[in-house]
Amino acid sequence: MSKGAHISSREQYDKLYRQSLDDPEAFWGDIAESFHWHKRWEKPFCRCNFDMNKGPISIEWLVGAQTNLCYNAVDRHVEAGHGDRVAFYWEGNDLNQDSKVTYRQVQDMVCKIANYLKSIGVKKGDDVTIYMPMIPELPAAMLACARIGAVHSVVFAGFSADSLAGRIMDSRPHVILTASAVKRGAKPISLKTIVDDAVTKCEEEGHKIPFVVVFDHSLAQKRSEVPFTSGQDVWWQDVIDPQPIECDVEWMDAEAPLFKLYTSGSTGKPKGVQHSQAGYMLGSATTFKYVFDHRPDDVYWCTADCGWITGHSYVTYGPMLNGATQVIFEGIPTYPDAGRAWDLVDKYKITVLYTAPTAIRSLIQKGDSFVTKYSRKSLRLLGSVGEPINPEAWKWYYEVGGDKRCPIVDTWWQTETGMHMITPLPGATTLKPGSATLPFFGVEPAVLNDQGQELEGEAEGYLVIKRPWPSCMRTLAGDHERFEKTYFEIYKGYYFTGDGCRRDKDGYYWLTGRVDDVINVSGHRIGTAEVEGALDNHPACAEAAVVPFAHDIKGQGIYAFVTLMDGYDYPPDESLRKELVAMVRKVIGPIATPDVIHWAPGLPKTRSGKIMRRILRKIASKEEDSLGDTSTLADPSVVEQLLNLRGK
Ligand code: 6R9
Repeated sequence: MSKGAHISSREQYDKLYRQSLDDPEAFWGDIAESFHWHKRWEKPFCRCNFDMNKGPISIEWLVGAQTNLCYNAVDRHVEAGHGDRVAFYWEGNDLNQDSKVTYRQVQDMVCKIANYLKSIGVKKGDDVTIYMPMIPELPAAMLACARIGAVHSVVFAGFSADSLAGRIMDSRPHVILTASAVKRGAKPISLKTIVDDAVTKCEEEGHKIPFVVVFDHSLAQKRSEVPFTSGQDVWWQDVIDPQPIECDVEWMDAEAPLFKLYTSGSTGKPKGVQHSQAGYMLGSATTFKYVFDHRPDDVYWCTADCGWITGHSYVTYGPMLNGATQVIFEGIPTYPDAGRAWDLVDKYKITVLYTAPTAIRSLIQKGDSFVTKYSRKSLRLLGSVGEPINPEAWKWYYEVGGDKRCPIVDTWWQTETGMHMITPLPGATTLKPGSATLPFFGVEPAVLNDQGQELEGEAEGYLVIKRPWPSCMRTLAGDHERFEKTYFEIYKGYYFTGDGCRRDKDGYYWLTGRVDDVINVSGHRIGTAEVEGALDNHPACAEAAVVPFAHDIKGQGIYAFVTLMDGYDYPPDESLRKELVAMVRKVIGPIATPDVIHWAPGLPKTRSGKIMRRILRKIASKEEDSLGDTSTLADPSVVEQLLNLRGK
């Protein structure tokens, strides 16, 4: 237990936790006092309905207040005399590419972007799509949107043109902010080419994108090599750099939308998870402060990209709302070698490192010498996010990465929750490797059985949340009905997380993975339906069924059973496998690359035609000895056929 910590004992945690549930208004109201409000909140502090039996789901916090997240994350610190504090140490993909940006410089950068957006007619409530590499301009662009009340939709710059086009068509942005290219590892990727493809696709569907702003990222690609369409494209450096460095903030209603972020669900197209202003500000900032036990002299590094929720809450908003100094890195931790992450730790004297189990496992594989050759003395705290951390990875992270000195905060949360929900607090929580431990303040989890009954004490079942927390998503963009159906209809009165969990005798939570048709690949959510849809695009594919399987590095891998159109022999020519994999990469992006394509002349189906995924999961995991009840199969011989085609 650490004496100097914000929350320095279990007793203090217990007391504050109780208070946060007994009197949310007093608890969060007190926290809210440390932010700037243009207009204070009124009564009631929180106006929410989490129970569909009582009417539509609605979530409102700090009713009546007005604020601005950009003001709180940037201007407030500059005005308090911290303008010279470093906001970002930027490290490029290649060695010796780096820069430093202070809070005052961020303010200038943000105002210039905001002024440009205003000059092309972006107004409060308009959408802006951002498709950029991890350079300081990316969080600055998000903050610029927040400054003028535009709603940002950041798309991870690893998604394909098709995925980007889908998200653009759903949110109808006024402008796309992008960069010429990104370098992650040895080879540059031309983002502009992907954007051009996406824009063409949108135009074919009748959606015209008025403006595309291209940051000339010459470290990744020479300007002369970048495809450029005059009349549509403008160079960032030409239009944004000359803008004035003053820009008034737009005071925003507490519940106005701040951003949407698309994430995969178990069915249909990705969902635009929509977050709002004031509650998100309280949630992201407060968790950052307590979970990472933030101190002014910290140098914090979160390895997530801003294209994911972790980059939203724990790169752009949480840290900056706390005036933190952080490292942002364009590259990958294994380039040019597996020592890069630890090299950065020493170079910037990083104190807090927040990464994902998949990254840890990929480093374990390369051997300890890449770690031990660096001092790592500056580290005091390690964090994990994205998927359950297996005991082996936990132990290595603790013993090798952190030299047995640094606690690990294993943070469970989701795009939808906006903030850490179940997590240790480093000064207060006794850790158990593999457990996300205890709920954060204001979070009331419960465990349900199949019948939706709440289980007491030691239990295993579905993880649900019983009451709203400030940074809960407010809706799915343009589809409140799907929002209610997905999260609130199954177990009335609860938010359904989609995760399974176990609660032990000490009340600690152990996450056991998704219970819906979502695969967690390297900490990223991929819907089985999305991959199936992508495979279906290939003319040779008659039907596809996709299931997860245990993968040493990625946590879960993608296993696809594919039935071919009539006329194909099994197994078909090897080139077809490559074409199918290429199709998925094209439609979704490289993160959804299937690890295995298993040819399937027939799929196990019930007599009513439903695919029995339980059986496919067993086959994918090589557990065909325990297939369970197969008596409901329409044609039991398909299982034998599938087993014969394994590895073919
Ligand atoms: C933050 C983020 C959410 C899903 C979530 C769960 C899994 C995330 C975890 C974890 C066990 C942890 N997950 N953190 N599982 N332990 N510490 O990853 O958001 O991309 O929306 O994914 O990730 O399955 O439901 P998102």
